[in-house]
Amino acid sequence: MVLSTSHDGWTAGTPLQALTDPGRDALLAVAMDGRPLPVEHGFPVRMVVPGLYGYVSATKWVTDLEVTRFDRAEGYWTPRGWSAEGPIKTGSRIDVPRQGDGVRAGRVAVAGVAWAQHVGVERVEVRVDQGAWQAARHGDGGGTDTWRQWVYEWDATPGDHEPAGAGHRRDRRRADRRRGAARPGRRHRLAHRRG
Ligand SMILES: Nc1nc2c(c(=O)[nH]1)N[C@H]1C(S)=C(S)[C@@H](COP(=O)(O)O)O[C@H]1N2
Ligand SMILES: [Mo]
Repeated sequence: MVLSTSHDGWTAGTPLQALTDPGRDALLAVAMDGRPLPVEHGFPVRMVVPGLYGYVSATKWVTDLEVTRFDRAEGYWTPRGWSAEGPIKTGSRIDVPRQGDGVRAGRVAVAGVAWAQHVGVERVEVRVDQGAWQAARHGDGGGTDTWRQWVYEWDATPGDHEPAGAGHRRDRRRADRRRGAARPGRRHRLAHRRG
């Protein structure tokens, strides 16, 4: 693994393979949106590794990189109970309506984002309560590392409901036994609002 150290003393342990994998596009970033990195995001240089959570990869204000091993060194969060390796799991999120919102009966746009880092999201399905999974519409694919926006037009009926969304990964990785798996996002409770 590569132990990266920050100017503030914070450290992260990143699998070496995630940094050298040719398709991964791991970066030492010095700029964002064509400008030098803002200080709060790691000026002068930070790491960015698609597919890994920030706490094991996104060291800001990098001062040192050391190739070592997971049994010889650990990043800041590992002794604090977080897993040493932090691959991002396929998932989805409902952004609107918000949890607990009241919605009127009729057309309600249920929308959010889905992600399957480095594999890509092929489609998103939504279900309300124990109903069938329904296809959502989604934005253009973007890259395999980008989040995919989706929306499902729900014909809401009076009563309490629990919509849930699930992202489905592209069937790209033959080696991954869980390919194509759906991980339902968080369920939302919504109540019918009168008037
Ligand atoms: N030096 C340093 N780098 C760090 C952290 C930190 O606490 N100190 N937090 C990490 C975590 S957990 C995340 S999610 C990202 C957040 O990066 P951002 O502030 O640019 O969004 O930074 C990572 N890099
Ligand atoms: Mo984080």
